[in-house]
Formats: sequence, structure tokens, C-alpha cells
Amino acid sequence: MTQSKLYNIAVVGATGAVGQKMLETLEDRDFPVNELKLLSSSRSAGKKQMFKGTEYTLEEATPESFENIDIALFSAGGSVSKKLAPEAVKRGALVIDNTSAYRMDEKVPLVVPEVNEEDIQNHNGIIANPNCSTIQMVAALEPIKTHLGLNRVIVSTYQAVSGAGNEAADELRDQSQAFLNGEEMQANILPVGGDKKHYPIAFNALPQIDVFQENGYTFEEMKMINETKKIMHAPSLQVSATCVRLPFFTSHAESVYVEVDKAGVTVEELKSLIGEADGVVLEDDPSTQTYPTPLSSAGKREVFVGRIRKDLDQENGFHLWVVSDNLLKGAAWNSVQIAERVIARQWL
Ligand code: L14
Repeated sequence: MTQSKLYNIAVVGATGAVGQKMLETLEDRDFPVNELKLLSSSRSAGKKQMFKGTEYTLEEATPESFENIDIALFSAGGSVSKKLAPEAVKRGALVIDNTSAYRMDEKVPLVVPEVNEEDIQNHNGIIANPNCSTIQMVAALEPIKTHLGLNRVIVSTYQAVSGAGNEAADELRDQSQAFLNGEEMQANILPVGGDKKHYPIAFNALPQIDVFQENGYTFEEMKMINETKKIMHAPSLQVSATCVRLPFFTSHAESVYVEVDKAGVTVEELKSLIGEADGVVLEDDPSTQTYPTPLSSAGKREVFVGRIRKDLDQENGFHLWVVSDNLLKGAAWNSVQIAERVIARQWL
């Protein structure tokens, strides 16, 4: 960014999987940082962290931490956001919250810049960053909805362990090691740290991400359903989701089925729309086995789409394969991108 004014930035949850990516992204984007404050739980306070060649010491996050902060990036869990985001706002900071605490709050914009950047201007101090699986899906769906009309979405996800934090990634590593050594796998974290039962993720697939709701869907599935309608301003869009955890570290993949309004749409038309969309890269050529995978998309900021096909029975139905780095576009990059747009549009 070419920018003369500099901003005081706080990162809450700086030691976490997303917090670390937020710092990397601020650095990669050459974000106009004046002062940087790295905040954490009391447990991590005192730890050291490098940013742009300078060593920072983590401080325990308290209400007073936000004095003089312009933008606070939160990713330390919903309970921390519920407690401290209002304190940050009270002290004049803009909060960009990467937890599910405020996403469905009517007073809080839920933003993917490629889809609904304009919603940012209605903020009351907090802007919510959507769920990782939702973000990459709506980025791919937006051009379809805009140009062809969209009435139905059915998605199945293939999600990386890093979404559940560094502990879940360590668990996959330890279980894989144990399995290959012929030892018993220990399961203490996945599918959900705080839930009653745990199952191995290594060499397995777990059809539970986040806790179960009364209707039989998991919270991750309901987040995808509700957030998609809110971000796309499409309350009557039919959306259903099945969210599954697989044993790889980075990037979520999604098999997405859509039904469009327009009749007679061709695969070529859909490919060219996706290929031209902001923040989306088309990687789709069966003749050269070209399609995105979790490994090929890891470390990149874009959303990658391939395997675009027409349904064989439903005239207006199409299938797509959507892959993106869950910690970048799914979390850290989308948050920093929101901050960049706030500055560019002077919505602070
Ligand atoms: O809603 O366990 O931001 O992979 C996204 C990652 C919830 C947990 C969210 C996971 C989180 C989810």
C-alpha cells in the first residue's frame, strides 16, 4: 500500500495459528503500522515475537491495552472477543473480529471484501470476519449470483486441522507418528476440544466440526448456512452444508453444487465468470489434470476453483471444487484486507 498515515495496531491472540498469520500478512502487505501491540492471555504474556526485524514482547490483553489503538485484530476465541471487543470500541479502536461472537449480530457487518465491501461503512466499531469455509465459498459464488442468479447451494467440505488451532495440528503430527510406529494413537483434541468424545484424525475423516446443534447440524455447518445468506444479502437462498475434517494441515477444499436462475448457461460461461472474479483464480483443465488442491493453495491469498461441471440431470445445476488457505483468505488475510479497505475508503 502506498500510504502516508500510519496506524496503531493491536493483534489479540498473537501466538495462535491465525494470530501468527496476521503478523505475517501485515508484514507481507507492508501494512502502514505505527505502533504494534501484541496481546495474549496471561499464559503467553512475556513471550517474544519478531515483526519486521524488531522484537516485541507479548502483553496480557486487558481493557486498558486498547488506549490509543486505531485497529484491533481479534483472534483469541469468542469469549475473549465478547469481553474485550466492546472495551476496545469504547476506547476508540475499530475491531475486526475473527471469531463467531458477533457475526450474526445485526449491528455488525460480516464482510468478504470481494462480495460486500460496502457493508463496512455501516459498522459501529466492530466488523466481523466470517468463518473460513464460508469466506472461500462466497468469493466463488459471488460472480455466479451477480451474473446468473443463484437459488440453491449444497456444499460438502474437506477441512484442514489448522482451523482448530495449533494443538489440533500437533495432534495430527503425533497421531501420524504413532500410527507409523505401530503405536496407539492418542486423541484429546479433535473433533472439538471441549466436547465429550475425541477421535483420531490421522488416517481418518471426521464428520464433525464444532459442536452439534439441536437440529442435527454442527455449528460449523450452521455458520456456513447463516453467514452465506447474510454476506450475500440473500435471505431466501437455499443453502445446506456438511463439514468434514481431514488429515492435512492447511487449506479447506469444498465440493459445491449450485443451481442458477438463468437458463441455458454453459460450463464455458461459468468458467469465464469465475476466471474474471476478484480474488479468485480458475485452475480448471481436465486435459492437463489441472485443479487446485490443499497443498497447491497453501500459503496463497486467493481462492482457487476447478472441476467445473454441469450436472447431468438438473439443467441449471453445476458442480465446482473450491480451495483456499484457511488461515489466509479464510482468516488473517480477509481481516487485514478489511483493514486495508477501511483505510482506503476512509471508513475508520
Ligand atoms: O468459526 O475447528 O471461525 O476448524 C473456524 C475453524 C471455528 C472452528 C470459526 C475449526 C472457526 C473451526
